[in-house]
Amino acid sequence: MFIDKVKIYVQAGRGGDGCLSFRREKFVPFGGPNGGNGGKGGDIYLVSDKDMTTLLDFSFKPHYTAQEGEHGQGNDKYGRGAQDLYIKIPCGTVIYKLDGTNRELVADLVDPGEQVLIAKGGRGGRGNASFKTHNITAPRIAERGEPGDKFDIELELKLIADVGLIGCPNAGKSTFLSRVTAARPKIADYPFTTLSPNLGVCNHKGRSFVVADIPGLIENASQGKGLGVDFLRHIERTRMLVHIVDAYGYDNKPAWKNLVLINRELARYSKKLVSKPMLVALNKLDLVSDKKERAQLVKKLSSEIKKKKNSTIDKNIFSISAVSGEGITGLLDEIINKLKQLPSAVIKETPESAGGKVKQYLFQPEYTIEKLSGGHVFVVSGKKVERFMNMTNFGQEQAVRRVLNILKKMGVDKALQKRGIKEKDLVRIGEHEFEYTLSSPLKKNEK
Ligand SMILES: Nc1nc2c(ncn2[C@@H]2O[C@H](COP(=O)(O)OP(=O)(O)OP(=O)(O)O)[C@@H](O)[C@H]2O)c(=O)[nH]1
Ligand SMILES: [Mg+2]
Repeated sequence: MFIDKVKIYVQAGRGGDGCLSFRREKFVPFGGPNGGNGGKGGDIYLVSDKDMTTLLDFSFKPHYTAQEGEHGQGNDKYGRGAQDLYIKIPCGTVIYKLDGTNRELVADLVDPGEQVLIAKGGRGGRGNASFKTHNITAPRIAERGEPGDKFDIELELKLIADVGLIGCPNAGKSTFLSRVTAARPKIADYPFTTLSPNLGVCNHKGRSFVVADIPGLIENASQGKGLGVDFLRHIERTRMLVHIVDAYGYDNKPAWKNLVLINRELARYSKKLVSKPMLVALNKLDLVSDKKERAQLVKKLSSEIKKKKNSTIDKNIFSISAVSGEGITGLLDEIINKLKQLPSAVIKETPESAGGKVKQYLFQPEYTIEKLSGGHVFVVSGKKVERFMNMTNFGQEQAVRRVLNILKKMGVDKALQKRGIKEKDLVRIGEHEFEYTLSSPLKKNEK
């Protein structure tokens, strides 16, 4: 089965907790703190692999979690950092990060072995040895490890080929592919034989190029009819198109009409697609033995192409038979010739080309406060405050005091009072909830 779009969940590893420990040895007074730091949580990378051709595996396994960092230990032993997780994806996969309804393009991995850091592992928590200062010689405080990044991502495969074959169903696209490459796609005398894209490598006169055959297109394909536009994305990155036209027409329409219809669908789908160089091949000519009839068919197609100004369609029509092999050499010669003139680099997706929004770096306040439940619940959100909370071990008195101090220094306390917080109101930061008391502000809620 060919799967070209999936949603997966990635969760990088949490950092290991710092350790709270003191040196205790016979005859060594004032041993001092010796709790080591926790190790870093594993990162998650996506790596393009040339042997993968579909995203099918991801529909069976949609969750990926990297390992947690090791906890720190006494005796100043640091926790070991966790191994990073590398997830293989096919070349040509575009990666989007999903955030609510937002979809942000992160990367487009085209060449084999390219990699991108998608989710960062959390930092290890500091052990109590790190908290020793001149004044506090016996700190009873150790941080918890920082949680790793976690979110959904979407993977979208856009095949990478030099030449895309398009045309109505039953036109002979798969037959052509099997003629010029070693690929053996299904071929049959009914429409929609091909249900997913096929790739093949063509070697011709010492040159080689990749050909992609996609399911047939029909009128209103751009509106989702037939197999629709789902597969057009696979020819978006081809360097040129070959339009295969059945000399006998399709759906009771003559060859020229089908040519016009399909080109219109391409234009409706994307401007980029119609602006690609296109060769037109009139197929199944082994069935048309009458020279006059052949000439007429070609003439009609030519006149339709010439009607369109500024079109990227080659004026020269190629008469071929994918079954007998007639005219194929001439067509391949011209494909090589065209490809030579076209840039060889694969067209990569960027946020701009994807029409997505460009990332803007705006000044953002360190935290925001939102009032809920008729003004009795105050939600403080912000990366920094949430991180401090997540890394605090609330079983340690000193740690609680420290985080409250940090919040105070950041001005959270004052900001809450400004927003009208009252005694016994609730304050929520990340996953933690506090009851607010004026005498000892932000006291942890015992639940
Ligand atoms: N006589 C003759 N028959 C052909 C030629 N090319 C293809 N055919 C036949 O046309 C039918 C359709 O061919 P396919 O290659 O499956 O067509 P397709 O364009 O891939 O069709 P879909 O996958 O359905 O879009 C098959 O029965 C082929 O044998 C040709 O040059 N001459
Ligand atoms: Mg086919």
